[in-house]
Amino acid sequence: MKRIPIGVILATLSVPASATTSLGGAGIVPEESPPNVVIFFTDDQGYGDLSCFGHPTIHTPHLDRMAAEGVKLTQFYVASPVCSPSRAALMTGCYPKRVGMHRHVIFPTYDYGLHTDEVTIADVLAGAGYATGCFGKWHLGHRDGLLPTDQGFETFLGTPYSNDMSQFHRPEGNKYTHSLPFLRDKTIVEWEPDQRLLTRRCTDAAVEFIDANADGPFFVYVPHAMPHIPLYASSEFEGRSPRGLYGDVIEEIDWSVGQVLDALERHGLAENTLVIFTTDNGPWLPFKSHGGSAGPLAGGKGTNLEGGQRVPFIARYPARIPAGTVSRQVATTMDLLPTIAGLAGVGLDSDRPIDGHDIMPLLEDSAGAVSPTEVFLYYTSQGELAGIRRGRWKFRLDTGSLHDLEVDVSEKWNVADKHPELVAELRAEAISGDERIAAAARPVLKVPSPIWDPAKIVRPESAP
Ligand SMILES: [Ca+2]
Repeated sequence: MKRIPIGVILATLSVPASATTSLGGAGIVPEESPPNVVIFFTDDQGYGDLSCFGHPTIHTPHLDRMAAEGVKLTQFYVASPVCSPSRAALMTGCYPKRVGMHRHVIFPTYDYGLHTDEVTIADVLAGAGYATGCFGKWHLGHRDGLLPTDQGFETFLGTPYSNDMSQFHRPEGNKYTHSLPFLRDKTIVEWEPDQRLLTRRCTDAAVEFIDANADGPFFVYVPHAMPHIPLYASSEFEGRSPRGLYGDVIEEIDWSVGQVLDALERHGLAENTLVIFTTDNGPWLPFKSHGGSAGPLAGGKGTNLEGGQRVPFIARYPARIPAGTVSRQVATTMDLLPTIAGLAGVGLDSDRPIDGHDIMPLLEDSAGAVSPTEVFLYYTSQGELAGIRRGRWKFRLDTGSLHDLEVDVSEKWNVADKHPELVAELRAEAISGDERIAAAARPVLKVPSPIWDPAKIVRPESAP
């Protein structure tokens, strides 16, 4: 049983379900019951890979509808250009370095993961009486004690890490010596699942969970394993998109979103459910047509160019968010935990500082609200400080380049020479911000023994 922060316990015990406490002084007191929450978090999807974010040939009618009924953010960031650190930031509201998860991704032989003392979105909502389910790819630790069911989720179906982390699934030279497990909670139900069915199976499980918990409230986290390479779509979607297999995969993810939206409507829950769609980092460009597109942004996964960390974001919550709006303010995945905690009426533990801010004002008032994020720090895939964004300016420590992102979203025109004082100021601010995080950084959790043999090899029966 994991430690529940004092703040959560107090808020949960002392407050009736229909009211809420203030969160960090925000003082939001919704009259309605706390909303259900659904988060889709795809893997390696580019900023430009949805119709509603400008893709000319990928067809995403359900996500387009979600955007038409909600808010779209055009300057939304993940906290790392790779999987595990980005997921740690989403789950905890913290920079990956603050929770020790900044050093690249978790590989199958690793013995550590996100510490269970950390308070995840699932912990916050479970503490407030939500049913919590995770359906997709975890990638925050895969030993006993590090899995989703150790981090606030009641149930989990999916893969513990990336779908290419298997000797059978890598299009170029393979460094892996094991097979890919597929888990229900902590039990391996299959080795080498047919990857053509991953999106469908996790969608079906998410819909079943909604059906079973329609009395609510519930939190459904759907971190689809796709469109991380190797790409797979089911037979219903393969060969459908003019964009090729990558387009097929995105269109199946769009179908998945449609299934969940349909389930919410079927239960009369659409109005009071916050549905979020975003992705863990930008497109994996070296895989060419099997990687996505960052649209007008330079770079992709693994880089600190905008294409690596700026991702598509849509939120629909008809009870609170006006339809068809667009916010051009800066926000990040770290903002989701405090925003959701606020909606659920849960106070956060002040002994465990986080980096995100409640962005509900920004989601509700896209025309008027100003981003609470004054400064955003960029870190490399290895967790080294790489740059800073403040207002319209982005300064990179590695290249010494300065870009006005409002004018130059493609980072083509380095104007550092014209603004030497600003450069010095931003450099100092980036370094001091990083030092503050490092000084208060918390540890990961190491687990000595694996729950399955990391060298296990089971040949796939059905997958190509
Ligand atoms: Ca990823």
